Amino acid sequence: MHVVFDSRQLEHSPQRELHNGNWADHAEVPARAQAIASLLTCHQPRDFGMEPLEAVHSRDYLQFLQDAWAQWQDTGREGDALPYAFPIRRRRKLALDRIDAMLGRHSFDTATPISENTWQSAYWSAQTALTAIDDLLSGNRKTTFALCRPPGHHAGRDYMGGYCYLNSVAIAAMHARSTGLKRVGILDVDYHHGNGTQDIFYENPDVFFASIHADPATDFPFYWGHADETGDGPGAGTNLNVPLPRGTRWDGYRHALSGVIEKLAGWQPQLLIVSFGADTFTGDPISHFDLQTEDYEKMGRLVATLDVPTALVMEGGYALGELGENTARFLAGVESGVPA
Ligand code: OKP
Ligand code: ZN
Repeated sequence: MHVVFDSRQLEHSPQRELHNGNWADHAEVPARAQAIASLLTCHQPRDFGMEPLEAVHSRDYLQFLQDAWAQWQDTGREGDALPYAFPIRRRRKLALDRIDAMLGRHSFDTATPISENTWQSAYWSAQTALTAIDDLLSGNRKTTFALCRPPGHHAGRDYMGGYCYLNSVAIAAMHARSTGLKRVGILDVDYHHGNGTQDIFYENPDVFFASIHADPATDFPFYWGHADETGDGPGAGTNLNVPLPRGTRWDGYRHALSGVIEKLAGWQPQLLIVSFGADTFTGDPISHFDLQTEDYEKMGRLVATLDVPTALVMEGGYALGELGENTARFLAGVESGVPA
């Protein structure tokens, strides 16, 4: 499979996060991407500039991401920039410029730190996804893989969260739309619901967002991902959430995935983008499904039955020992399932 990767994505290295009430080493480490890249032959992304990012994210959010670290340092702080106060429901929109207020306004959790290289890594993560889409469409390929890090599916139009800053899949989908494609399908198989992607396309009838994930009644991000969220306005009916219980094994997962693929196929997308997370693995340190290494190839083969040009984009997966192998098996399954 044609793989895109940029080592500038390794420079973002968040220090700590809150885990069950205690500070823990951050799970989203550079070694994740290295574990996958070391098994693959990778190609450098091209630079598509800021325009495709501006098609998804607000100007003030993009500016905030670029300036936050310098502003944090100007106030003499040590450690990563982290929010701790949020403008919750019915707060009026104040144009505050203190860094602490900006961090709260542009985030929904405290798990998504900004440091010196965060912007650079997020920027190349987005460019990696853009290149994988462009190589798929202009190179007349059936499949490509964007080895993205940091992940993107929790980031919304003007907010970060869940280790995500720029929504690479959404940026890639909008780019595909800008080349004239009418119907873009997104399938999110990360353990966590892709709330940012859902929000970005919730009223958009041209992009179908389908996700299988841990039930938000028990798991992050809690406030999105419920089965009754089906899209709104012109986008009504183009959002599909299938929450599954903790402990789900391949038979339960396969059943859910077959149903989702059937619905997606009925919508007849011209292009499929997969948000792939390997955190559905039984040994994942922050997740609670029970998939085995051999299940990833079956998952790939099932995804390939959609039989449309497919770009795979990396999201989560935190079991460092098995991450490379699980991801490679998924790629192999997709590749062997797509008729040449
Ligand atoms: C990102 B992706 C546990 C609380 C933090 C955030 C999970 C983000 C997952 N320390 N939870 O979807 O894999
Ligand atoms: Zn995840």
